[in-house]
Amino acid sequence: MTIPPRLIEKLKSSERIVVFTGAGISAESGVPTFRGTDGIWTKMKPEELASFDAFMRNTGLVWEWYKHRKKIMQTVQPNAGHYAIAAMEKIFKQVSVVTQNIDNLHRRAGTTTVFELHGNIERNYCIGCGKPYPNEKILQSDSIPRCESCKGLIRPDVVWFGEMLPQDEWNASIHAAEFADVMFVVGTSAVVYPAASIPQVAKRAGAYMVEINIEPTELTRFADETLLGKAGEILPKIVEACKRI
Ligand code: BJW
Ligand code: ZN
Repeated sequence: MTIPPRLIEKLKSSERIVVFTGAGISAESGVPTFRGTDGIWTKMKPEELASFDAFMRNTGLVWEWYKHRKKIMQTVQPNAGHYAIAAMEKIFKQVSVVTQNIDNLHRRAGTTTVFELHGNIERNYCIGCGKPYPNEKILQSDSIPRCESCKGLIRPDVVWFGEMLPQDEWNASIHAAEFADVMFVVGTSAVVYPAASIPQVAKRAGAYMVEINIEPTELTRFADETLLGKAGEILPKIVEACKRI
């Protein structure tokens, strides 16, 4: 895949970059995606695992699933795609990452401005009193974790279906999108709202939208460029091409 010269031209005159990411950027790190042939939800139903109702009805099962994923995410490393995005900070005036991912890999790769729309799997809190709990404490035991202060249930600090997104992260993401010169949309099926509206906000405000995905998505028809291929291969090529200008 060669990077289209018109994209490099566009980047030459760009200062503010927003990178909107989904599970696909972490696929090459070994984190499973949700949808598609290898997605988690070809095997499990989202409504049975990723909602507050499911958590209350089936706390043991939901916790088992999250403990399993927490352990996977402790072993994975950022990939070339995450590192390429972090390297953009050396090229452009401002780079913001708006991610739907909960795996913390953008920060671990060195990106400084990350807005996490769906929470972070490294955090947990008590639903009774809000007290935060680190993963180490949760993963020590096989039982359902309870708060040491109020005995309330502890839950992972992620956003489930039917829940509001964290207000500060949302506002900051909208603000970044409204001022973006280029909006990269990387590795997302763009079917989960309101997150999927962020690229559209940027586009409506005049940003050039560049999609990177292994297949076309709901957003493809709105994109100015769609680069079909793996994020871990395409993003480093874009960064290399930008370094030469
Ligand atoms: C590669 C690649 C490689 C692979 N390189 N690419 C009906 C219509 C519209 C909306 C709704 C509706 N009914 C309900 C809703 C709202 C609902 C929603 O959007 N549902 C739709 C799915 C139908 N949204 C919500 O409920 C949200 N809250 C909300 O709306 O609040 C308002 C409200 C509250 C109360 C009352 C009323 C209103 C909350 C959504 C929370 C989503 N949470 C999850 C789980 C997080 C925790 C966890 O991980 O356990 O977030 S769901 C899951 O999907 C996760 C992801 O962040 C999110 C998006 O998935 P993503 O990242 O796009 O992954 P995939 O797998 O779908 O796609 C991967 C892509 O990568 C693919 O395109 C591949 O091709 C590509 N790829 N390898 C590049 N190497
Ligand atoms: Zn508590």
